[in-house]
Amino acid sequence: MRIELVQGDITTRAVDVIVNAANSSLLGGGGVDGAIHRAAGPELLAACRELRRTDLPDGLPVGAAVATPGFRLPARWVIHTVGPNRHAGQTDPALLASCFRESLELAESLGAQSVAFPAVSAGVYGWDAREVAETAFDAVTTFAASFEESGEDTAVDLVEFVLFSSEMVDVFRQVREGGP
Ligand code: AR6
Repeated sequence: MRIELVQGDITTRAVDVIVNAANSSLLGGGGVDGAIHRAAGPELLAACRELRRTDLPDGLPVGAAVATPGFRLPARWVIHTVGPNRHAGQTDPALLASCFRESLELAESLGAQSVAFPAVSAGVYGWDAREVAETAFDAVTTFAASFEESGEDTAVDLVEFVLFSSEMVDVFRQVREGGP
């Protein structure tokens, strides 16, 4: 499984899945969530409302993931996950790891080959960029290792971290290289 760092706007990525750093309401917001809803078109909000009406009347729990089509995006699917909000006292890294793990498992179940992640919880939700990067790399490598151990092939063979700023790319690069 390849892991690549990309600087830019996740909504432009022509991958099978882009992951959305959503909130529990699934009804949109700012940051990457707002950008994804704008680029996907109103069909995405309608699909999210339908999820709320049916499977998720109380919203999507922190650390969980759910898929919708990508509608007008180049990506086939959007996987929505809810990162922990540090400002609301959600400081358990296991919750953040769960976002990456559950998104990858769902992407795998969809048969997706390529998945793009933003820096979940590193914006409005107030997590330190380095902690997000460490958690993200750890979750992806643990996911890949679990398949290697079982001798099975993953459907997912490319994971991109698509990061808005060059500073965030630098943080992810330092973590990948094990530097200070
Ligand atoms: N492409 C890639 N990364 C982006 C983009 C983009 N188009 N736009 C922003 N980022 P945030 P969170 C980066 O705040 O911290 C929303 O209102 C951004 O620079 O989007 O998980 C939701 O509805 C940052 O590094 O997500 C929730 O209420 C990273 O994406 C809440 O914010 C994540 O920042 C979720 O907060």
